[in-house]
Amino acid sequence: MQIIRFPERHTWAEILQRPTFDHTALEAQVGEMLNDIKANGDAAVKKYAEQFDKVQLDTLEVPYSELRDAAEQISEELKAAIKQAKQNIELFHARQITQENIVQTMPGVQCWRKVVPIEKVGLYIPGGTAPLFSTILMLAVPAKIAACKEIVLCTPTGKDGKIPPVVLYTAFITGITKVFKIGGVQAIGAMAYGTASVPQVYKIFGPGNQYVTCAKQLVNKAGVAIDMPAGPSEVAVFADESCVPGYVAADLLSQCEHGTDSQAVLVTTSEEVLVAVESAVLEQLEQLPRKDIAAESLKNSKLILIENKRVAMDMLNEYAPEHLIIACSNDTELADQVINAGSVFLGNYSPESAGDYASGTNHTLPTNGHAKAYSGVSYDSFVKKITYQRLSQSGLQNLAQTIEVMAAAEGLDAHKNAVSIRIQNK
Ligand code: HSO
Ligand code: ZN
Repeated sequence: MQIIRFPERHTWAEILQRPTFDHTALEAQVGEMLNDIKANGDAAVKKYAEQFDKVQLDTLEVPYSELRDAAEQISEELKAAIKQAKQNIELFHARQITQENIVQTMPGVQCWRKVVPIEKVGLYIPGGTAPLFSTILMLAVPAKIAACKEIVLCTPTGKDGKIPPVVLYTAFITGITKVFKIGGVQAIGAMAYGTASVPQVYKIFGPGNQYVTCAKQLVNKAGVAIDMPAGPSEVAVFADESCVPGYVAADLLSQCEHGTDSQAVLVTTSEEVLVAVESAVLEQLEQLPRKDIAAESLKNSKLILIENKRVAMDMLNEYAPEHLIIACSNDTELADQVINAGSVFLGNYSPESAGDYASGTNHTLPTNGHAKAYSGVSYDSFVKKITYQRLSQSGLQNLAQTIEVMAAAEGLDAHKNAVSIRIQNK
């Protein structure tokens, strides 16, 4: 971990740089694969599964009975945990449904919005050594609450051609019935363009490696919506003397174990805290099964000493972290000063892990500074809002001059006429 003391403002941007990846190098290869999938559908999907994942797939869809029976292979303890998490995520996301009223902007002029679920959505769950089935809850629960009609889930199989039972179980209890054994670029292409087996969707959600991210960006350019631009996961912890250094160290490491490109940043106003956190990190690191990954990403991580809390908050807002933990005595006051972050965790007892799994908030969050302009995934991500209006005859009369004058000033006489013709015929 790099230690930086009292950095000057002009150096912040460089200090806070992410370990980013340039996708343009992949674009040609991924673009070619996507074109192939668009043209050849299932056959291309199976070909790439064989080529990249070394699996031969006869059918792509997981039969319903397999989803239903997956429960038999999961311990009662894990099932109870998943159900508890699901319940909290449901509670939190269901409250995000808001009711809007009809607004009378002028007498006889009524405007309103209707919330409509995105009809068809695709969820991508990456595979790898430890598939993060918790992401299924984070995506499927709000999709169900929004009442999306068609929810498709794609996830790769292991070398044995099977999807881990816990992934199938989690999909099953969220009510997803269309699960496909497809990973990587193939999954994104299949959902974006549709194949004989996989329904085409309008919006694709979920994390993935560089290839998946690149594929999402390319299909997005071609008109399919995506949840957000994705980058490696990151956490920033802001701690003062009131923190428990061991807790802070555990939070930094929980981020670092995600991947070698993860980033953890500690910002503190206390030299003692900085030193104590550093030694706790090194101590706890030794005990971790994913020590090698965490050690690698610690190289991207920083411990930063800042002169006071005001300046620290400026720096954190400039960094715009995906996760921000505030372990300071005046956390409530500081929370008010946060303007750029994906998700904020307050106090000594709110580890990022709570939000990653089970408190109720979503863990699909903007990374790489995108928290400056993007929100995390929520119920809103699965709906769109259509505006409606109805003007009565007198309503149009009331607004006629305003529209006519503006249309004339823009030189758009047909627009003006569309009003005048109605007023004259009154
Ligand atoms: N921290 C990850 C989510 C996650 N953590 C899933 C554990 N499982 C991205 O916010
Ligand atoms: Zn995590």
